[in-house]
Amino acid sequence: MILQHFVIILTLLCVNGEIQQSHFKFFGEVFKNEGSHVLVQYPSVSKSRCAALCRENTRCQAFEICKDDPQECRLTNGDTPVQNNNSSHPRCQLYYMVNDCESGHWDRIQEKCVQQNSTNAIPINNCVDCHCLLGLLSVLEGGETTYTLSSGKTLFCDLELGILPLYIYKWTIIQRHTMGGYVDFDKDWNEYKHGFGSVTSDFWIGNDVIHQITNNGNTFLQIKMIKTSGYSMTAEYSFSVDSEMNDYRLQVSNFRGSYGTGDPFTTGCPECANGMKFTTKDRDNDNNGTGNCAVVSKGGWWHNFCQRSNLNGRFGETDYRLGVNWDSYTNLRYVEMRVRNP
Ligand SMILES: [Ca+2]
Repeated sequence: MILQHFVIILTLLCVNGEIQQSHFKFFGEVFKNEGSHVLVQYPSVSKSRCAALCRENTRCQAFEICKDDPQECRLTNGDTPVQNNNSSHPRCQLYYMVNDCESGHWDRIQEKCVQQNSTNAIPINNCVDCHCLLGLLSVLEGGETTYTLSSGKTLFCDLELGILPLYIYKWTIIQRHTMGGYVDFDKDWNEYKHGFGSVTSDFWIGNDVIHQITNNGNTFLQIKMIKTSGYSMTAEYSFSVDSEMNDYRLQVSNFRGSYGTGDPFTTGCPECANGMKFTTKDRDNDNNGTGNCAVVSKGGWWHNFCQRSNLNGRFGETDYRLGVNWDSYTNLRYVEMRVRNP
């Protein structure tokens, strides 16, 4: 057993040994075309800041600097639309992200090469979470991998080496929400029940699955957050979610947070989420007697009256009630919820 652990550690070290810098290469001048290739646009942003913003966005593969007035930075998915031959059309300088990874691709959030899009063959099983699934696999690779289950559901798993005691943590990612991402979190009850989005970008895994996963013992929740300044925070809880019979009621305890990170779930505030049922725009379980907090905030959540946390709101909103927020912070650009066995 110990020998097996050392083999796994060596595998993980080799993965980490691949770490290389990513950078951008000037492609040339293109016409400024509108289209679905544009993920998000920022006015009055310098080229270096635009490159940094692209690296921070998991969907971004290229950026354009458009010399309008003011200068505009556009993050794109790397597709180049058909060029407009109108010479009076505004032009942009296009920069592509260079992938220096020996294999896989550069993950801008984790700043390492990952095999994110590989979908591994797995034995037939009844697993719904990564802890169960990875326990069945004889060959373990460190880092992030996606697995498509026989049910058709795809899991995003992350294997993390615990320093002490010698242990491999098998994380199941249950939510990811990125500023500039395509996925709209303003969904109804059924969509939150079954899940939406894509595990390789932004998604909600589904309330039925969250209930099942926590019921299966994955009761350690970690919330990863990155502020627009680049500052990272984590909040951790003992976590479980009831079944639909009880409207997916949230039960959390044992808060632990990184320095300065507040606890908007369990501090006893009138907006705290602990003990609340899930509310969506078409099912009102909140404590707001005159309205629906999910309608106001454009996202399903364990709303109270209304909330001190909402990781499913809208990025870039300065109004606290509307935005993605955690305790006093509204200036977030990336949030992720992951669970594992304690
Ligand atoms: Ca209400």
